Amino acid sequence: MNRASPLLAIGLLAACSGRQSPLAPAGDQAETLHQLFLLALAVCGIVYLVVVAALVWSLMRRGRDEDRDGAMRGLNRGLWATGIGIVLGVTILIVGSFLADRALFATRGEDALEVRITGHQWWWRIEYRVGGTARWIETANELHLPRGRTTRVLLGSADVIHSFWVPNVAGKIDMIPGRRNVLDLTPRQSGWFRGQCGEYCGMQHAHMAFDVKVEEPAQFEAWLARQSRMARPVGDSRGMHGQAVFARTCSACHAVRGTTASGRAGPDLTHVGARRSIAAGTITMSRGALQGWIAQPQALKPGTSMPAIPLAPADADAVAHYLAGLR
Ligand code: HEC
Ligand SMILES: [Cu+2]
Repeated sequence: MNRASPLLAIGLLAACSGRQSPLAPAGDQAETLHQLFLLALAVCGIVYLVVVAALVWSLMRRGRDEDRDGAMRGLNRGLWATGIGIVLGVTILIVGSFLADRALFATRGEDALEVRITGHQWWWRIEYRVGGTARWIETANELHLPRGRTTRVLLGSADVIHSFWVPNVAGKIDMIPGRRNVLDLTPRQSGWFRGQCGEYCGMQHAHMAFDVKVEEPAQFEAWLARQSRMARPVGDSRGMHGQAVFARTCSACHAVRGTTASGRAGPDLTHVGARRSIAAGTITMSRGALQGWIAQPQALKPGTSMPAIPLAPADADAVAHYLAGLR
C-alpha cells in the first residue's frame, strides 16, 4: 500500500459532510432521503454480509465427506432461507421508499413561500412572489430561505435541461424547458449551503452553482425587503461615471431596477454587490473580482454568454466601483 492511500481515503470521507452534501441533512426533505439511504445501506449491507458468510462457510466444508441426503437437505434449507431473505429485504425497501415518497410530497399548508427559478446556461434567475400578489421580485444566483418554513420552488428552464439541487436541503429535480416542476424545501438549520446544477447542460455545467442562505424568518423578510427596492442612487462621481458606462454597454443584457438598464438576457444586477459570489458561484465576490469578471468573462468561464467587452481602464474601474456599490 502506498503512503498516499490513507490520505486519499481521509480526503474522500471528509468530502462526505459539509455545505454541499446529502449526508449532512439540514432540511425535512433531505432528512427523509437520508433515512431512506440509511435503510437501503442497512438492507444491502446485511445481504452482503450473509452472502460472504455463506461463501466462507461452504468453502470451509469443501471436500468433506457427507452423505448425499444430508447435502440435499442442507441445500434445500439454504434455498428457502435465501427466498425468504429476498422477499423480506425487498419488502422493507418498497415500504421504506413508499413512505419516503409520501413524506416528500405531503402538502405543507397554504403559507408556502413561492419562488420561481429558471435555469439558464449557466446561471439561475430567481424570483420571489410577493405574498399572494402577481408581483415578483427578481434576483439571481443566490437563494435565501426562511428557516422552518416551506418554500415551494417552481422550476423551469430557458434553454436546455438543467437540474436543481441543494443536497443539504432536498433531493434534486430536473428543470425542463416548457414545463414547471415543483419542489418543496423546508430547511431546519440556518447557515450557508451550496446548490449545484445536477444535469450536464454544456461546457460550464460545473460552474453553474449558487449560494443558499437559510436564515431566521425576520432576517429573511428584511433581506427580501432590501431586494425589492430599486437600486440605491449613486453617491459619487466615479459611480455616476460607472452607471453611464453601464447604461451604454451592458444594459442590453442586464437590468438594474430604478435605472434605464432593463435587459433580460443576463442576471438582474440591482443588488449584485450584496451577493456572495459572481457568475453562479464561480468566484468570490469582491470589487476586484467584479472588475476581473467584466474584463475577462471568457477566461473565467469559457463559453459563457457574456462577451468580453473592451473598456478603457478608467471605465472598467468605474463600472466595477458602481456594481460593488449596488447592495
Ligand atoms: C450579451 C449579453 C451581456 C452583456 C452585453 C453583458 N453581460 Fe454580464 N452577463 C451576461 C450573462 C449571460 C451572465 C451570466 C454568465 C454566467 O454566469 O455564465 C452575465 C453575468 C454578469 C455578472 C455576474 C452576475 C452574477 O449574478 O453573478 C456581472 C457582474 C456582469 N455580467 C456585469 C456585466 C457588465 C458590467 C457588462 C457591461 C460591461 C455586462 N455584464 C455585459 C450577459 C451579458
Ligand atoms: Cu448543468
